[in-house]
Amino acid sequence: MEEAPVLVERRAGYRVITLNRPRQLNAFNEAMHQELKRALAEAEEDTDCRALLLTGAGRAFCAGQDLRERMTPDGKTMVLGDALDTHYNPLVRKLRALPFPVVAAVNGVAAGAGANIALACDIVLAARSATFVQAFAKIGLIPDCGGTWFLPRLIGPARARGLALTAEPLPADKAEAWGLIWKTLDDLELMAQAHQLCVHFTAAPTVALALIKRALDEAWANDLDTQLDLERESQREASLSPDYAEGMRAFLQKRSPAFTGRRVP
Ligand code: T3D
Repeated sequence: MEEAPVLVERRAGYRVITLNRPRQLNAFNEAMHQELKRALAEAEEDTDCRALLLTGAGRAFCAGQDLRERMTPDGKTMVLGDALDTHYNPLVRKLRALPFPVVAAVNGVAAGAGANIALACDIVLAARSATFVQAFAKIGLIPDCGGTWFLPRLIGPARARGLALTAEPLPADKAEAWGLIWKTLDDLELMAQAHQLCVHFTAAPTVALALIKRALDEAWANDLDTQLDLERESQREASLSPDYAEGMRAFLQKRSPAFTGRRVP
């Protein structure tokens, strides 16, 4: 029997989702799409979940779409627009919209959709041995999963074009130096540090963090006036949260805040 394509571990206040098809470098097949969708929906519904860690089993983070599923038995290719509508686009939207931080621990190669799913996470940590590959042009496709949107915004148009047009692998150290990811860590430290970050988020003001995620996303499209209005509305919402009241009390009482992350006041 084939192993579960996605493993979910519940920790105190956060969940770990592991893409689990190591022999295929965690490439997405239909079952993995379904299971990941379910795991993300369950995490979102769990009001005790205040962070999510996404990683891969074995030597890779994710090699993107399982290309073997994209050939018909008689060797023909498929038209792909629907696959993005059905799976990848909702996945990227969900990762961006989850009401808590999503940390990607990129433990090895992240290629194709795998690279851009990592970039869709809020904080990307990578093992020093990891690489990011916009592999699409090698097989006659274009970067999807938001790649054409994330890359120029994160690293500028020249580097975005270089990576997308050549499909050259980008080592993790360089990805950090270019501002594509948050941090590169020694391989043996990656998972411990990723867990530590999630534990940090389990004690954070989750409502405010969700509002920060949204405001930073919208800033990419807004002019300053629109963004100032958005900040006003988001600040209003943040100030209604119990964690804001707790943060203020704790500051004045010179103690550490005990944030609950309660989503609805
Ligand atoms: O279709 C749609 O729904 C549209 C959306 C598309 C999104 C996409 O992600 S398109 C891009 C798909 N991904 C790729 O093109 C990457 C393909 N893989 C590679 O280029 C290389 O495998 C890597 C650079 C990721 C790693 O290279 P390396 O040398 O470390 O490993 P390897 O030997 O190439 O791969 C190891 C095994 O994993 C191998 O299987 P085998 O021969 O041992 O049985 C290889 O076939 C398998 N594998 C790797 N990537 C995929 C894969 N199997 C299926 N699909 C893959 N994407």
